[in-house]
Amino acid sequence: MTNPLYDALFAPHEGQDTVFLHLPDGSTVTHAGFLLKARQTANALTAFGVAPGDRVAVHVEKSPEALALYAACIMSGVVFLPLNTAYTAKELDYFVGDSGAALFVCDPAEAEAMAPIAGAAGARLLTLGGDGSGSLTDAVAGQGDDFAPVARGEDDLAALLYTSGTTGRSKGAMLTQRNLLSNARALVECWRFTERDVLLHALPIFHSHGLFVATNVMLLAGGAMIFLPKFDLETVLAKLPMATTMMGVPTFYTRLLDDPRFDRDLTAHMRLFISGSAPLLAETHRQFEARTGHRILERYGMTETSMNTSNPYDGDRRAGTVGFPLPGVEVRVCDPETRAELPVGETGMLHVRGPNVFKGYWQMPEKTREELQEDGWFLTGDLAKIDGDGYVTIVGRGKDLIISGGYNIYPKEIELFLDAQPGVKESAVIGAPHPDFGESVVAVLVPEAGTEIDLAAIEAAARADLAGFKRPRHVAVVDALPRNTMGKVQKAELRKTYEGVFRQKAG
Ligand code: MLC
Ligand code: AMP
Repeated sequence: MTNPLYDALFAPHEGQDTVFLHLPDGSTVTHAGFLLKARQTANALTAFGVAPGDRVAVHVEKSPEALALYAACIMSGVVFLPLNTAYTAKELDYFVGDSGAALFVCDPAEAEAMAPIAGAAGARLLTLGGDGSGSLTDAVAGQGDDFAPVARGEDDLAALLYTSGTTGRSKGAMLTQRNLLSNARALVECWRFTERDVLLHALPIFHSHGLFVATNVMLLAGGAMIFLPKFDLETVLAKLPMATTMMGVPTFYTRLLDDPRFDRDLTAHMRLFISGSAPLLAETHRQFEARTGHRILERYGMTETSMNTSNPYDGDRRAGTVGFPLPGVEVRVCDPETRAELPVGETGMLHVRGPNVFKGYWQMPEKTREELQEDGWFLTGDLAKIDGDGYVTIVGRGKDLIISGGYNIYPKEIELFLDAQPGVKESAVIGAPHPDFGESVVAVLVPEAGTEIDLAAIEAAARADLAGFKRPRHVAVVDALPRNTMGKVQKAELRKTYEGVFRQKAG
């Protein structure tokens, strides 16, 4: 084995004229055509002096070329660092600087704004647009067709994915070749993917779900993807007849259920619908079955671990649970304080161990030690219980986290931003149930004495500094935050007070 991920995901498709990507305009990209582009891109990376182990930060729209850049990084032993397209310049500055990226690839439209960020980090700046054009593509066009994959060990890094933290500072999760490959293998086996599958892919490719779960699984299985730039209801309904399988966050499924055209006839040919990244309401699971006859298969994972558990392919897919540990993965429920394992049925912190568990946080040895024990158990921060049949249920979160439409938001980050705004004495940020996003952000502000908070100014500042999905969708101004006798803000009380705000708004 020279490069385990290349050998498993890409090498088997060299020279194959089978379809890998179906694009929205009806055109296709073959496996061979995709790999040719990936080899040329790998040659371009080498020509730019990007060496094995270097990081390539990527802030671009979803496109076949962006996926070829991922493949090129794997082939050349370069660490792929994808970044949410919603991030603002301020957010990107941290990721590019912290990772010490050698190369930063951004959209042509933002090249000017990104130049100082690349400059400060000492990274070369190249561009790639959603239509495939840009300075990277220009460089790729002149490259040779052959590229010898760079040898990598199983423990070498393949990707760096930033995930926000409870302290407000994002952490780079270091994912190795072994992490990604073992997980893809387990998922192909459990979900029975083959070269006959066509996956409807409407997820972004800058997160674990769209990149590792969806794309790596399809590469390993040798199937095809209907590769859509984003989740657009009309396009998804139009393309569904071509698909055999679909993966999505719960919002995808609630949006489909809101449309009467999504029915038994439209989905009769489908083999499998998979949901994850956020809790799927048991109610949505039941509605989906009543409407289509399909039982959604829910699984559970994290950026740090890729996938951990899944409901069974055969057997009972239990609504409200995330199923059993994947092959090779161990899970246990422990007392959050003592870390002692708890008996069946009791709720505690979920720990995970296996070849899927990441190597640690980039340049954060202390954070790594706090969450990843020396014996390999990773403390997920999720509260769970395991029943007598072995089904895992995620009961809640031990970490202060909001998940909106499958994106994670750490309240601390938003609170730090709000506290720094003129006229704000202090703030508390919580999640409230949202009909479309599952949860969305509520900010509760306390003004400085004798001051009126300029909410419009805060909204404008948030637009400039925070990715759209993080911006508070409801803002309340109060005289004081509820606190316990220790002075700690009572977020549970705030959640109760504001639990109806989005339901009311939705009418
Ligand atoms: C977009 N917006 C959101 C949002 N997505 N607001 C809250 N939560 C979200 N998730 C806002 C934009 O800022 C914008 O606001 C407005 O909605 C319209 O933007 P859009 O891009 O047109 O939105 P839309 O297409 O409707 O996107 C919603 C979505 C998307 C659910 C389709 O967010 C999505 O694809 N989510 C998937 C996330 C995902 O892949 N997660 C996996 C993480 S990996 P304004 O104010 O500018 O109008 C992981 C591990 C695991 O968690 O287990 O898988
Ligand atoms: P991320 O850090 O973006 O990778 O998000 C991981 C978090 O998403 C997990 O720690 C869980 O809190 C949550 N999550 C993922 N899948 C599920 C699921 N099926 N049910 C409940 N929570 C989930």
